[in-house]
Amino acid sequence: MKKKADWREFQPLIESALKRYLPSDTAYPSEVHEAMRYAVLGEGKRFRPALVLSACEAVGGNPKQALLPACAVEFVHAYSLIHDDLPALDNDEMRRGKPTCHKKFGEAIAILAGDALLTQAFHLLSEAKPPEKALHLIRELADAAGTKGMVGGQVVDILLARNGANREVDLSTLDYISQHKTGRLIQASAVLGAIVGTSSSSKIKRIREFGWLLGFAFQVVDDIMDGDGYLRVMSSDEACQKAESLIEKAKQEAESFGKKGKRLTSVADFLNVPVGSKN
Ligand code: GRG
Repeated sequence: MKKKADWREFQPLIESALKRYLPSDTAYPSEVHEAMRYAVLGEGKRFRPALVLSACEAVGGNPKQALLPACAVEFVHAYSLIHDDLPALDNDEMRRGKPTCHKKFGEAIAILAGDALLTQAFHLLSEAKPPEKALHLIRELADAAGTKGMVGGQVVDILLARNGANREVDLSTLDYISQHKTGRLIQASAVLGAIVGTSSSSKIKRIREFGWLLGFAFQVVDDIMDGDGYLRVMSSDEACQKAESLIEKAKQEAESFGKKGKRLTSVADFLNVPVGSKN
């Protein structure tokens, strides 16, 4: 019997591409390269890069041709985690089962390693062919990572936390944070894969909608698991319903790509597993 298409099958391919596209840890100045490799390599699920490859496959492309953008989104994700863990932000000591980058290398090197991963991501995209596609990929990732996306969402999240954990928060602010802090990079991952795999703007549009729904759902599920965020304004059952409805709509979009969309459907299915068993 044929195995069900699953996004996790892409993990080994992604892992070796990440190693290849990171600077060598012996290259001068080695401290920052070691920190970059430390933050990227190891335990991550590679959800976003697998989404890049699965979206490329769904629109009819060859997923192997989407490895550059797949690594680029994982570099942006790793940079965001390094900076998010810093004392000025979440002040976390552990990440992916090991000391956070700043605990291991010190704050200055960790900040610079994050900066270098962000710039390396755009270097990778600049190598995509043809140049018009490279430009499209660069613009898409820049918008998702900057103040219109992840940074914007993170800023609103920080301002909210400054007001105190028990202060009132409205649903539209929570939606803004989810859609921007987490959702935009996940959406961009899907769109990057689609840009590599097709020139059809209608297919890219459908993938954009899929990515929006999936990225939004990702943060709702994360809040349910952390007992925070949406659970400040709704019951756990209501939050689960919100997540389920987003995931269901995302699955419908993925299924509209037929057989080629099976792996993309498996990405959406991943968010559906029972709360508490994700990591
Ligand atoms: C510092 C600019 C800047 C932004 C930070 C994404 C983010 C914004 C912070 C990370 C903190 C966080 C817990 C965000 C929610 C999204 C989330 C659950 C990220 C973890 O992603 P996974 O589950 O992690 O894909 P792995 O380790 O598997 O890659």
